[in-house]
Formats: sequence, C-alpha cells, structure tokens
Amino acid sequence: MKKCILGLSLAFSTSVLAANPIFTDVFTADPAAIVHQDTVYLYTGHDEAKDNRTFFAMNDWLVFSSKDMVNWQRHGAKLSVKDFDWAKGDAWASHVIEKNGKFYWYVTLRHATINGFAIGVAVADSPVGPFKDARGSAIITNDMTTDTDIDWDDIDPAVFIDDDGQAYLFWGNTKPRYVKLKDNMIEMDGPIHAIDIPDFTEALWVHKKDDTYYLSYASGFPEKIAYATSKSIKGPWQYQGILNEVAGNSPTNHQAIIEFKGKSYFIYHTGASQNGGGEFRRSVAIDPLHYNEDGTIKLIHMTTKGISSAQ
Ligand code: FUB
Repeated sequence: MKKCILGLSLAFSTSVLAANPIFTDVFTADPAAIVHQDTVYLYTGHDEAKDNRTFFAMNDWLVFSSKDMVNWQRHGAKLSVKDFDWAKGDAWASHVIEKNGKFYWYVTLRHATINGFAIGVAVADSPVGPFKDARGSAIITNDMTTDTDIDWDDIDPAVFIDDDGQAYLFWGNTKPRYVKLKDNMIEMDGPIHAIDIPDFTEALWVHKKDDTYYLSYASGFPEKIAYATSKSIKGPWQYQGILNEVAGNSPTNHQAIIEFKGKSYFIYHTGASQNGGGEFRRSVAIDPLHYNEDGTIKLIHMTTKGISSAQ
C-alpha cells in the first residue's frame, strides 16, 4: 500500500494507491467479499506452500476489512480446518453471505471419512466472527454427485440470495451445480441441478445488476474468467465471453465481484507477488470492473497499480 502526496497544488488532498497485489507479507487466494455497513469484508484462502513446486498447503481462511478498498485492516485467521470435526484438510475456496444479521461462511474442505472434497458452513453474529460450524457435518459431500470420476468436483461454494429471499448454493469443478437452500441457510431444499455453461472449470460467482443475473467462473486451464447472463437465477445462461484473461504467474484464478460506494470491483488472485509468488503462493489483487451500456462487462484490465481513492 503506497501513500503519495501529489504536490503543493494538492497539498490538502492525499491520494492513496493500493498497489496489486494488495498484501505482500501473506499469500492470499480465492477471494470472496461482502459489503456490510459501509465496510467491505474480504475473505481469502491462505496459501502456505513452502514453494511453487509441490501443491497447495491451505489450512485456514483470513479476514480483512476496508472502508475505502485501499486501506485494509487485518482480522487474521477467523476459520480453519480444525473448526470442522468432520474434515481433514484443504481449506480451499470459500464464500460469505449475510442473512437476517447472521453471517454464513461456506467453505471447501477435504472430508475425513467420505472420499473427496466437501462443502461446510460456519455461522457468526458478526462479519469477523467468531465463526463456528453451523451443522457439525458437511452440507455437500462427494457421494451426492456421482456423475464425475474426480473427487474434487464438490468445491468452491458461492451463495446468492435472490430478491424474494430465496438462497441458492452454487459450486463445482468441471460440473457446475446449484441447489436451493432452506431458510436456515444450512440445509438443502430440493434436488441438485446442473448448469449449462461452456468450458467450465471452477470458481462460480453470482451477482445481479438491475434485472440481469451474472454467473462468472474460471474457464479452461490455465484459467480465464468467463461469464454468462440470465434473466432468472435458474437460467438458462447465455455465454458472454471472457471477463478476465489468465492472471500473471498463476494457472488458477478466482473472482469476487462487488459494488461498493457506487463503483464495481473485480477481486481476484495472481501469482505475481515478488516475494516468491506463483502457482501455490497466490495473492489477491483488485481492479475496477466496468459495464457496457447493454449490460455486458468490459474485459478487466489487470494492473499492478490497483485502485486508488481520494481521501
Ligand atoms: O485454492 C484452491 C483451489 O484453487 C480453489 O478452490 C480453486 O478455485 C482454485 O483457485
């Protein structure tokens, strides 16, 4: 984070620049973000791999908050594999959403007794916790989705609450899926549905602007972020193309899209940290997101400059 004074003519106006990646002393990945009471809460995975030659080492999730998207407060690791008795590792991508004053944190984990990955959910009364396992069991397990040969198809939860209050859990790797959630946010309400979108890998994210639903996702490998739109949360989804190209030095990508104080932001990760970043040591970055007049989204311009705000 850099603070620069722009000269005498702007003596009383300090421009704060948030360089990308936004944190250089810790590796952060798979961002999810919410806006609550004029504050952005950023939830990230935590890459702890010793180097970029082996694989992910991820044991907990981190929380940050900001009132301007530039200056970030660190809240530390607020949820970890150890908070879920039924899990044995791999704190992969997560997603947080607020409903009726409670904050639900949906997480990817490796299940201890059912082969494969699973999705759990923790709950708290505040966006920074303390969070506790809301069920004592996984909400989604690999044996519920038997139409793939892989055991990592049940990852990357993303929850969306529609205008009528109905919540939906989206997730998947290679096969995108969604299911309705009960009002309690911790149980499925009905069957699991498949989603028809091209070249899907992982990292679903749903947001709505005006009367259009946007479903963005990591596509291909190395991953680009693609997106589709619909007039209904249940689809059909119309493919709209690439939203973000392959991110620097990282074959994975994972996005969060939020609107804050009238501007839209694309939050993602790269392997571009100069402190040893790479495939398994990723870092969160933020750049502006702009819509075209027809509601399509302009290609993200990934920068090292990041976003700035006048204070
Ligand atoms: O961080 C581990 C996995 O890599 C995530 O679950 C995927 O979205 C990809 O970013």
